[in-house]
Amino acid sequence: MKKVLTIAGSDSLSGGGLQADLRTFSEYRLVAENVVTCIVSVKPETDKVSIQEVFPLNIEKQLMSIDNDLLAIKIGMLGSIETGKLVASFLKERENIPVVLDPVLALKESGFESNQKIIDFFKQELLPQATITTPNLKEAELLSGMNSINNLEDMKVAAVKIYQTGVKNVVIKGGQRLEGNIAYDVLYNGREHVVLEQEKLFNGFNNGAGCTFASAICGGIANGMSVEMAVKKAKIFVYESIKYGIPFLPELGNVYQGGINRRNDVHNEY
Ligand code: PXL
Repeated sequence: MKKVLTIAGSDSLSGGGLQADLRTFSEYRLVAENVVTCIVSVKPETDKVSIQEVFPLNIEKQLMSIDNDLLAIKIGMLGSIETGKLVASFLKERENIPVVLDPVLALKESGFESNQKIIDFFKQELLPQATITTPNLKEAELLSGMNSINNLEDMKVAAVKIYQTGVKNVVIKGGQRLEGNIAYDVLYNGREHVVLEQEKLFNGFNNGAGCTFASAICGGIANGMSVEMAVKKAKIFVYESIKYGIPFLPELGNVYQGGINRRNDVHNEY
């Protein structure tokens, strides 16, 4: 079996995080070793999310367990800057392995509001080591220093600014926030912009879409695709995952990574 690594948080509701990553890799016929960085739980009465980080000593032990024959590494929620630093030095010893960095800026230092210390840490320690990063519009604003990103032109400018941190490719996800009926993503590779388009889905089954997108890119790269091909395939993979998502309320649900491969699966007949 071909092997990858995901460094991510656990999502108790299984929509995003480690659980989404593992399901995505399974669809890509890959096995994933994993390092759990934090545990995300949700209080039922209030929907309040809490993030409990894993102790650094335990992060170190997990990192030491990982094999060296990895085809690619995906990084999601890190939990704390301390963990981020351990991950940064882990990457330094594996310079030739492609890294997909989903810049989840929610860490214990921030609650949910990211501060400058976290942004600087990502720009200085993680982005220069990444093959590609996958910010949403909010993360792209914070990493590029732009006040607001509202259209394709803004996304192109932001992608260049983020590229200047040293990351080799940037793909900014337009997502639902961008106006209109088209879901745009912008990929920048240091030479040109590639604009990806897909019709928007409005069913609301998109919990975990970001994690799934980054993992699918990682899976494509591990399977030998170019970065551009991996991103294009990942976009289709996520579209099908939302389309065949798993509802838990009429307009809210998790993506279902089996969408692309099992459209006629009986389990999807909700
Ligand atoms: O931002 C997506 C994400 C990443 N990692 C974990 C999550 C989520 C969103 O729910 O729970 C662990």
